[in-house]
Amino acid sequence: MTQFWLWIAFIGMVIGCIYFGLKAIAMRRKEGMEFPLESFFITLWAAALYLTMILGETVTPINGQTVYWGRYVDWAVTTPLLLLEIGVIAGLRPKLIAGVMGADIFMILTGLVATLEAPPYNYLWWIISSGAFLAILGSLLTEYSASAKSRNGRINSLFQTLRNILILLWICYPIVWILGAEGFHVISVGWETLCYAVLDICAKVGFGFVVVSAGNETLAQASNS
Ligand code: RET
Repeated sequence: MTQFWLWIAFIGMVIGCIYFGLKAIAMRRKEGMEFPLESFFITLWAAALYLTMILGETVTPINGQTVYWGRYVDWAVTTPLLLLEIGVIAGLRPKLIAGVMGADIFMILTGLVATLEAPPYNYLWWIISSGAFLAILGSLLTEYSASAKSRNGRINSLFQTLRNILILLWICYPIVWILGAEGFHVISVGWETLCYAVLDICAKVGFGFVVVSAGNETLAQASNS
């Protein structure tokens, strides 16, 4: 069951990777080609990490649980890139984007500590990680949104769609964690793997697809912040 969902996620990432790679080639030397290129590297990295989990290279039994820590190596790289991508679309100041990316890396690494730790301290690290998460959500709703408002209507509406998708999907992660094997054991490892697989595909492939579907002209404008 678990292995099956890891394969589904891997295949989803590979398909996304090929799609974004072809899109980046089609947009080469054009402004805005960084968007499909970013999604290409995001899905490439996720595919590689899913393969390591399928092959058992980033899976370790800890405290009687099978821990798939490869996810955190995936997320530590790809989630900051997703925030960069939406930050460029919002036209946010680079220093602020860097700050939010830093908070995000903090969230993922403290989430990894939570995953490796036994109760009760795992919950303490979950709360610490969630604090950083709330700061990221706050910045999306304030600084990012204010900055996007000052851009043209099409870029602003693309930003709003992406922001809403991002918030809805990302909120599910700490919930899955707390319900899953690392937390209260309400859902099995198989279900947890299924949830993360669907979320990861939507947050990476789905998100990237919405970005590139905005069209070359909008992406070229979004690129000039
Ligand atoms: C953890 C557990 C600790 C508390 C919090 C978490 C949040 C994780 C998030 C992950 C997002 C991943 C994405 C992957 C993309 O493909 C680490 C689960 C707050 C928000 C978007």
